[in-house]
Amino acid sequence: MGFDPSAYLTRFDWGRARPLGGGGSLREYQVVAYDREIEIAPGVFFPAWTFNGTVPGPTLRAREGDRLRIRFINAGTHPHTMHFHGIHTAEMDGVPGIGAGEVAPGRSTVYEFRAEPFGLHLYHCHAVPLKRHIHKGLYGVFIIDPAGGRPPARELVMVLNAFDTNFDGENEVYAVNTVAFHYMRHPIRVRRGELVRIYLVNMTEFDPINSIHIHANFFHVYRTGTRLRTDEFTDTIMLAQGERAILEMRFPYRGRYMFHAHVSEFTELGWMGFFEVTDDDL
Ligand SMILES: [Cu+2]
Repeated sequence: MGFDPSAYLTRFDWGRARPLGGGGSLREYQVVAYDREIEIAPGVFFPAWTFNGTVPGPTLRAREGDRLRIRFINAGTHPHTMHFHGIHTAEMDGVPGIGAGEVAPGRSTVYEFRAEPFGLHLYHCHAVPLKRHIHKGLYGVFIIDPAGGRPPARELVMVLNAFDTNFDGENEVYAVNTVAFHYMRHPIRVRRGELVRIYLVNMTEFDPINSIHIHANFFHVYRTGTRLRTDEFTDTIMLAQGERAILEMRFPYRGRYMFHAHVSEFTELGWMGFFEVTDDDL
């Protein structure tokens, strides 16, 4: 079964939850690193290193204050780690030489920490050489909901990523959620007037910045998602490597609206798509 970017948009892994005394939950996740060839454009394959078989890996989600326990198994051919953005102890930071350090092929470890602060974060392998381990596909989105939640919305996860298919240290293929031009062929369907919330994470390696522009509309920006009030109302934002933002918007009119990087070169190499705004039930 191949990776489906349309399904990825709304797929959240809340772990196996069990209530803790005093409120909150213990959430247990399992993540396995292994090598897998993935299709990044029709007929174009990339020898990826994956978390749970996909690039990006699963979107791990929790609520502020939950206790998280992530069992990480390295079934790949190189040493890997899981390094989470968030607040935690040095031992749980998933970097070489501290705590479990690099996890050798065939070995496993458990990362455990509290979910804080609320916001939009990421996780990625931190083995060396770092840019190679990230660029090969070992990254994913890590969402911590505020204790009181966010208003109901159609929620979509969008990861800006790119692939160096000939290993020359530059990207040849750009995408949202891995597959070039996927949302041109399969527009993202939203309902007219509903609140749309985009969890936008830039995981592009080699290029220092990426950006998103959404046509014929404006959105509210919550940088890193760590505050509940909007930082900005705009139609284009730029993100450095590892930077992320939550975007909220409503589409007032039906029709097909383009979104793309306002780095035109990326657009032409795969980083563009459409929203399809409809009055139909979705
Ligand atoms: Cu790695």
